[in-house]
Amino acid sequence: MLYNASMETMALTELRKLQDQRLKEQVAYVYDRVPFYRQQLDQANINPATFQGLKEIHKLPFTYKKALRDNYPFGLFAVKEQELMRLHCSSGTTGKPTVVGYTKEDIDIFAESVARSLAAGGCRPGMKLQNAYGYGLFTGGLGLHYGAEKLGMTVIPISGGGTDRQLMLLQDFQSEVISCTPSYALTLAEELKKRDIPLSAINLKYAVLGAEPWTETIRAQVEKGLGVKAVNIYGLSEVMGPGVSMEDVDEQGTGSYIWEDHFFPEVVDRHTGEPLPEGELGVLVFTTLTKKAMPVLRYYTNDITNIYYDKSIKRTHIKMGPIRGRSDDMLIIRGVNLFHTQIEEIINEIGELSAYYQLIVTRKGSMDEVDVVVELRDEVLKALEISEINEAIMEQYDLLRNIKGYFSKKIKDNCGLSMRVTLAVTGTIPRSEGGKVSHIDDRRHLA
Ligand code: ADP
Ligand code: K
Repeated sequence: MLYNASMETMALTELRKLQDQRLKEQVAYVYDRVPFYRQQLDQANINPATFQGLKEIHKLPFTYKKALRDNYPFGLFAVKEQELMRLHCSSGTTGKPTVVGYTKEDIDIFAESVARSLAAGGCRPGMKLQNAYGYGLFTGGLGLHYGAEKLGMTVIPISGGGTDRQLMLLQDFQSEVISCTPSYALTLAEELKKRDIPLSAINLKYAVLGAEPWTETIRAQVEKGLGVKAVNIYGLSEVMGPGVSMEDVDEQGTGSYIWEDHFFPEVVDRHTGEPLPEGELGVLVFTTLTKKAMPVLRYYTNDITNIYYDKSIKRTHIKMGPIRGRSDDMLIIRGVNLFHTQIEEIINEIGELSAYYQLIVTRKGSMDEVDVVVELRDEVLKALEISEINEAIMEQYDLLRNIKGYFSKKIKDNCGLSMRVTLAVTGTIPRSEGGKVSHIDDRRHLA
């Protein structure tokens, strides 16, 4: 089903004209209203009055996540605070989070993009959507919520987690669609099996999955375990939220449509920044074409993928392949974005901890787990007269238990993720032998 057929099937020549006009307007709009962009454009010698639109988009400077942090909280907004209808933050950010804002018009376009996405994913008016994305500052929960309502679905705003309740409502409400991270969908599938709940006891037909990378193997497991068709939804808060692109349920595995009347995509070389030809892998970059509160010009997502036109299909819009990885060191743990520096900031605040730490990421079943190993400072070890740390020693010293408890709680509070903390003695973490020692040991691909 096409939610907005005239837009979704618009002839490419028409779509280009529309994008071109919108781009010129968006550039002039931010030049007038956002000092950051005015400065960027001045430096690049771009004058909105003579800017040639799409032909010259490659001349616009990239906008990096750093710009959002540097302009915290509202410095990139193009409207007065009173005109904002909603504020969201990106998940898993300590210190200065990245804040995004929406006017009423932005929220409408957000909801329409999600409505288009859900319709492409198999959803229909009247179907029940169990929305197991997290509600709150994260764009996933409310983003899906408003889009589903716009499409005419019945939304069950259950939010993330609470597996007992998820399974109960799947049975009692007979929800037809579930939206969540792919890893949580796998957990639900495993739990159904463990509890001997037959697929005939639930009524799921579709699973709308996103917020983290996933593969065809995971798709097959979710489809079998939940008795659904599983489809990909992609997005990021800086550009809007979920629903920037979406896979059509009848075209599974061929990529996700980008709603390019609102979000203009490019893929650029990760080393040179040069635009790449259709189909080649590089970093995905988005320019918003219609945003009012927080437009972004050439936002550098760090997501590695490719974009291409797929001629044999229902819509004219371009598709993107699956996300192959990130060009920065952001980890995505259970859908939550995490930089190791967030943990480092907490460690720096705890006087007893040294600068040596490592995050070990593993996958147990379908769940990502993080172990944080951190060395205590020498002085602390000397003061306590210990040369090793084991359970008995942890038991013996209140100080150690307090540090561990405090550190764990801070991680949970600041990153929104529970991690296992291990306190260690000097020398536990591998030292650099010239090269860079990674703070991250991601073992998930071994699982
Ligand atoms: P949050 O997810 O906490 O709102 P963001 O919106 O910043 O934070 O997260 C966006 C990032 O999540 C993307 O840049 C991408 O790395 C990842 N992501 C989102 N959806 C998908 C998807 N379907 N496949 C792979 N990665 C995804
Ligand atoms: K994410």
